[in-house]
Amino acid sequence: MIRLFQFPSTLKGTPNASPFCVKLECALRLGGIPYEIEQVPNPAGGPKHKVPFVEIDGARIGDSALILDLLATRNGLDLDRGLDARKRAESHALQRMIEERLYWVMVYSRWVEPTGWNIVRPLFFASLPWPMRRLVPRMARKTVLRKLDGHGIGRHSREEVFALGARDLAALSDLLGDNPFLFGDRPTLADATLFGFLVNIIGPDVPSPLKDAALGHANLVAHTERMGEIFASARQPRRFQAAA
Ligand SMILES: N[C@@H](CCC(=O)N[C@@H](CS)C(=O)NCC(=O)O)C(=O)O
Repeated sequence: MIRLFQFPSTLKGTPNASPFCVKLECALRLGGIPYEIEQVPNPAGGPKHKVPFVEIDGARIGDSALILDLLATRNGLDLDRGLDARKRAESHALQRMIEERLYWVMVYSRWVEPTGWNIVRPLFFASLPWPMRRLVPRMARKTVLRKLDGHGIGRHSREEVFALGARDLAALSDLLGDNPFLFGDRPTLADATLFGFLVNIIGPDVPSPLKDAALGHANLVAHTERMGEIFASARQPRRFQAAA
């Protein structure tokens, strides 16, 4: 059995506060691959010190893309069956845009924006005992600010950050058009990825210009609802809470 490690689900409106965790879990559900979940508040136990990570046959593997590569070989998981080389390349390109740029705008809306930070801080650090609950969020926020700076997006003005995010969302909306899914009438890995990120932007009660921009695209909202129904109707895994 595959054991999937993810953050505890502390943010209402999304299956998980980490869009990469939702993406991977959605891909497992679409592929009918059985798994169980272990909730870990701290990603340090993973090989890349990030979630999601999995334990398969006693080995821990990190990074959603590398995990999916492994499952392609080990379990024959291929959600992109039927896509030709060009469509697979388009899928690859749009997933990288979502994960390597849009993601950071979402992070900005939660960790830099005072409104977002005041909402997520008590939820993300709820499991910490009192003195740490005061100190750790401050340190974690500093680390995230350093990452945003290293990425480059943290060097832009607020207006520039959200304009870049809005442009990514407009491109995704144009790519989706009137189709139920990004590449036609059945969901592929790109849809699992888009769902992981959109449900995290649209779902939680965290107002931001990014959320407003997403809500301005009716087809993206409908895609999130459609994928949400598919996600919810799939078989539910067993859940474990990590030992403290
Ligand atoms: N490329 C990775 C990205 C995973 C990632 O960025 N996870 C975030 C949560 S959304 C994380 O664990 N961050 C903790 C950290 O960077 O310390 C993947 O696809 O799994």
